[in-house]
Amino acid sequence: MSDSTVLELRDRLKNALLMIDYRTVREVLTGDHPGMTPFQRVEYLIVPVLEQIGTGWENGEYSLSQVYMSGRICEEVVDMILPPSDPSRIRQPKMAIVTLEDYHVLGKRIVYSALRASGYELGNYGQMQASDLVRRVVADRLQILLISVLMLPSALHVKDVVGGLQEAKHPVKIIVGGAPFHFDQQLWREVGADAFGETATDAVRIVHQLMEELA
Ligand code: B12
Repeated sequence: MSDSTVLELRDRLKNALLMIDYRTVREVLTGDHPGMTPFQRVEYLIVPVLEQIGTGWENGEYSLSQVYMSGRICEEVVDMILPPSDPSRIRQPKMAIVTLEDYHVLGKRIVYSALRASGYELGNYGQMQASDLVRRVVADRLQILLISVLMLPSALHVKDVVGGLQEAKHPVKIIVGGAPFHFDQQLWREVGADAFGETATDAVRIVHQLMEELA
């Protein structure tokens, strides 16, 4: 698919989201775009367009309700287009994904689906506070924890999770992702994570690498 077609699709998607035109959003995202997988639709269309809308809101161009409705509509369509879980599950370490002290849930949902579609089984912890998360990780004896955050204060709470798990002497590999880690490429190290992934595809790659390390 050419760059100009992708740009054109992004424009259509953005206008439709801002107009809260659910039908057109669905048409753009489920339409016949040969060579574009469901994950590419998410990563080449939804992620950059929601980012543009977020920046537009920051600059006073769009209202918070437009940002909110865009997020909600995308959540619904993502559920429709992402593939179901792969029936041939991979033998793997115990893992789960969580949104830490944050209400931005779309990224987590996509990473969760990407891992399940690639054959991994993992728990979905929903949204949690750091102290509850530490208790749950220990109780469930997790070996890999994926944390999604979209706000800087939430990203800084990863430190509390890392500290709490060290105190509990529970070894677990922590993979983080989300906007604050894109904005500051050193942040994941500063909060004590073991890895950072930019996209859902990265998450699958990193889990695969960690599995080899843990084997
Ligand atoms: C949609 C949106 C919302 C929606 C959320 C709807 C929902 N149900 O999720 C609503 C309107 C509710 C919202 C609210 C707020 N928001 Co908001 N929001 C956004 C926006 C525009 C897009 C986020 C999104 O869904 N993107 C699409 C998803 C698919 O992308 P993603 O989450 O990045 O995930 C991808 C990757 O990051 C990666 N990934 C994600 N998680 C993980 C995890 C792992 C382990 C790995 C490997 C990879 C990975 O893979 C995903 C797929 O590729 C962003 C802008 C931005 N730049 O991100 C602002 C943004 C995140 N919001 C922001 C803010 C400030 C807020 C509010 C505080 C606004 C307010 N004043 O009320 C509230 C706070 C809510 C809260 N307490 O959590 C700021 C955060 C700034 C900061 N530095 O902290 C941003 C960056 C906007 C901005 N430019 O200022 N928001």
